[in-house]
Amino acid sequence: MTAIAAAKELFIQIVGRDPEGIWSSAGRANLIGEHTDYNDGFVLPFAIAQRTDAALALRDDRRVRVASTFTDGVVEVSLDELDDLFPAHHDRVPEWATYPLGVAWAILQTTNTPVGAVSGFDLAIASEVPVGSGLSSSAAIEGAVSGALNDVWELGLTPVELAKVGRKAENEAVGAPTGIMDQMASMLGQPDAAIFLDCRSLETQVINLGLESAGLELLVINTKVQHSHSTGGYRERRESCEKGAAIMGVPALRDLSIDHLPRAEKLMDDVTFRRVRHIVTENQRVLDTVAKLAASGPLAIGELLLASHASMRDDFEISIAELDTAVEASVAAGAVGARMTGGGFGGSAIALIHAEDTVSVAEAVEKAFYDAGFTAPQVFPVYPSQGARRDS
Ligand code: GAF
Repeated sequence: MTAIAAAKELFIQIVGRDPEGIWSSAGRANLIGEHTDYNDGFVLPFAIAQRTDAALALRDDRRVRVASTFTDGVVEVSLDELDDLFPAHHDRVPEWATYPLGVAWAILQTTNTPVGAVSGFDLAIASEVPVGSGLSSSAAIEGAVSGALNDVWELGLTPVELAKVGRKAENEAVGAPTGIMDQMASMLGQPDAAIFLDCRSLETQVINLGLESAGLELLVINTKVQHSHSTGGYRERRESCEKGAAIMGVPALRDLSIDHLPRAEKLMDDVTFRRVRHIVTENQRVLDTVAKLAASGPLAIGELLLASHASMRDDFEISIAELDTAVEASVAAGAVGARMTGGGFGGSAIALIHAEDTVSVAEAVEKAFYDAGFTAPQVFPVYPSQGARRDS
């Protein structure tokens, strides 16, 4: 069943009538540019075909009721409780519900809308994006719910403003200190294209990938090792980047180029320097990828994908054995390039492959995982797709 049909069915089950509308947004994969977003840098993600749908109708009272196909039961709060729940008491609702409820809170805050000016709502969410897979199931929920509330509450926000609402929900309501890449990709994704995003200005450019005409395809290899950005490594990496920028006296690592690295190496401890070197070289790799795609097409970007993975493995230290195996096995089986995608510490890798090799690369990766004693991965092609939209 598609997410749209599942969301509608769940809505009818919990509310007993049809929703007012159904809105959706997409998961994302990142072609290149990892952990550069919160350093004001460059990223090149794309929305994937797997979507999350939100079926919603306004109520004529103050209640908010949310349910999803991936959890049991209905979470019910009053609209008037939102300001109390977020950010301080988000642990009073189940973690999954902090995403939709956090979006409701963030969109009211962003638009300076008094909570008393809007009505409550019923909401049912269904998702095709595997949770914890590094494909941003969270941004897909945020995009679907913010699109829905923007319409029914008639707030008039643009897609970029809705992406900012999603990030605010994620940072302040959920408590994950992420950047804005995932929300921008989920909102703005276009078929057959990646979104080149300058995370400082939030200017975007649609970059046609030309995969089909080059006979290429992108595979996702979901290691099934779940990760969370609310705790641990992600936050630590962000702190190291802030420390590196402070030592170099710049607002963000975006302001450093490769020429600054020798000086950085003299001023910093080894770990901070390697974190900085990843960000500085990764920003350059994003720019080089965009240039290579324009000049020579996607077959020319394999080395850049591999260099990105090596930098995340060795300098930023966010890869894990499963992700390294996914990259190595897919390249050994003929992939043009491969790299882990997303925040790291689990989740997925992507491989750029010749379209006729889909089955052989998938089998080679599955065998490598089996031989290493890892949980069987989920391997599937992904197609750059449209981002947020109203489905019905
Ligand atoms: C996660 C975050 F949500 C993004 O903002 C980004 O930092 C990414 O990790 C790493 O590039 O997906």
